[in-house]
Amino acid sequence: MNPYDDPLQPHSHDPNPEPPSPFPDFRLQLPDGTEKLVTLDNLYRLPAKTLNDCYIVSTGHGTTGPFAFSGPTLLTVVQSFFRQVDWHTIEVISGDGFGTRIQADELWGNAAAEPMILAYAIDGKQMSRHEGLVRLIVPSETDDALRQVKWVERIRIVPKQQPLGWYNRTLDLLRRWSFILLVVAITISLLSLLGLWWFSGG
Ligand SMILES: Nc1nc2c(c(=O)[nH]1)N[C@H]1C(S)=C(S)[C@@H](COP(=O)(O)O)O[C@H]1N2
Ligand SMILES: [Mo]
Repeated sequence: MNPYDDPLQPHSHDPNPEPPSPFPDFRLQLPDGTEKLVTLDNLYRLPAKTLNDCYIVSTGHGTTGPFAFSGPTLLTVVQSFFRQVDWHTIEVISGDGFGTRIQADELWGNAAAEPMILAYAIDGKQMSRHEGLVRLIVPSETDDALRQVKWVERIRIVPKQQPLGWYNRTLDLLRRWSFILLVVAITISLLSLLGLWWFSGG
């Protein structure tokens, strides 16, 4: 794939000013590929966190803020739809093809650090779609705004291992069972030789 087509490898710092669609709902993709629709209502029902004094630092075109962003933590959202804890990477991707990759220990890690949130409010008011609703806020990122993803469209919990197709699955099974298959084959051959010898009146 051309690296410039990969939303997780942003090649430009120029922010997109226009929302890609009017709808703030997004999809959460679980490791097995199934998807859950996450609505604003789902987010309102979760405990909200407010992050004060957030700045959007835009390289080359100024800094805006301070803003207070509110919404549930990213970890809360993921956990409310997916109970397992053995994932280690998630990808947050916007409708305009912008995104960031997050490691689990960034969410679990440091209890003292401000958590990442999925913001639906700014300065105590409902955030407009134009302002980025729903927007990922990453407080630890202070030098650039490449992780402050506006218009979240998809959150993907990356499977630990890419699922194999049937061909590779069969090869994989054969590889795992090859020793046992070999032992069984040798045993059968020896038994048939023994049988032959027996019946030939040996
Ligand atoms: N979906 C999306 N999010 C994005 C961007 C973008 O182009 N699309 N640009 C990033 C960059 S480079 C900057 S500087 C900030 C700009 O945020 P603002 O439009 O709220 O000032 O959004 C960040 N998040
Ligand atoms: Mo930027």
